[in-house]
Amino acid sequence: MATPIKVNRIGLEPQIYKGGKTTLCAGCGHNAISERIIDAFYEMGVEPTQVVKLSGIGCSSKSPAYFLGGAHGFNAVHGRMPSVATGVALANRKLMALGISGDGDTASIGIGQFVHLMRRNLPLIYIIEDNGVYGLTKGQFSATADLGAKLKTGVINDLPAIDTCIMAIELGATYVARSFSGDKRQLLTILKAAIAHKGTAMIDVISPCVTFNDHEGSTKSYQYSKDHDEPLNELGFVPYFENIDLDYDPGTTTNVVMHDGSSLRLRKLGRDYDPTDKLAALHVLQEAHEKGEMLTGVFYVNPEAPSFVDLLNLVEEPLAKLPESQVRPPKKVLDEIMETLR
Ligand SMILES: Cc1ncc(C[n+]2csc(CCOP(=O)(O)OP(=O)(O)O)c2C)c(N)n1
Ligand code: SF4
Ligand SMILES: [Mg+2]
Repeated sequence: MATPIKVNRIGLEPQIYKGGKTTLCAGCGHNAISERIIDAFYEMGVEPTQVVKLSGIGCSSKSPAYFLGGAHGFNAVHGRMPSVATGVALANRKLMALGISGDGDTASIGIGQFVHLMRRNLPLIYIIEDNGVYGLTKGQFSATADLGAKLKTGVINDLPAIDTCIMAIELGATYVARSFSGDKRQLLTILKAAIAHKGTAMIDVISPCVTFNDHEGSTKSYQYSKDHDEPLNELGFVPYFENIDLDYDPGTTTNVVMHDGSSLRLRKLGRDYDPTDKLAALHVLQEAHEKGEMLTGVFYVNPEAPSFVDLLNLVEEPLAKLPESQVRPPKKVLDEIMETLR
């Protein structure tokens, strides 16, 4: 008897979630992130044609070509993906928007766009593939490079790092997490919960650049990340369609019910931590910097906050599909508006 073909809850095979063959360096952290994205979208049963992948410029921004081959895609200008993503998400609210950026793309040239994206709580998953350098242009420091980090050439970074998670929390993103490309389980769980979230999910993934930033003295290398990774919480995720009623102890585990009814379980690891407390999130992140820890996990989640789509009171039907008769005001209305401007 032939082996039955493996399919997900919407009847699609894993193959459908893949993309083209990667052209990134073998061992690049970005490739591992692409694999987790493939797993997460397959396991959550998201139809790839209902997804739009957006990116800027960089090795990281090339990676949307290597997953979800059937999705829509737009490769924007360096650091300018957020404005394109905003237009796309508003023009068609039915599509799931997935933005892939680099630390240079986000925190250096794109910082202005990033800031305004985070304060809008647009429904979007925004992933920073963070290697602390401009990989595509041969390894110069980016704005997320840690103070005192060393390049292969011996150059020392003498500027403090921008922490994109701290910025995102302060500015208004409603799901903020950090992970490591080498931690398959944690990254997959963080991605699945991000798919269940309805506002901006900002995920900074430490993703070593094996060619330019994986040596001794780098604070974004595989070895350094393995040695300094400090998980804030142990994560579990129960999607709404699995309907499993797992017991958990509220003394040790916080249960956050996501917008679609899925559950994100955050089990304490030593310290007391409430992931819905913004100030606590900022505090643990600052503390981690002082201790030199690479803190990972879900720092902040607010499933209740209105998204930008709610704030704008958009109609259910995607704007892009409305007929002209509904988007163009009749002459009489335009005349009335003009009258008020006299
Ligand atoms: C407007 C503009 N300025 C500069 C560049 C050159 N450039 C291309 S990619 C890049 C940095 C990429 O770094 P990052 O976003 O961290 O991605 P990585 O390659 O490290 O994944 C730069 C400066 C460009 N393409 N466009
Ligand atoms: S140069 Fe660095 S970031 Fe770019 S593909 Fe190679 S390892 Fe990845
Ligand atoms: Mg980079």
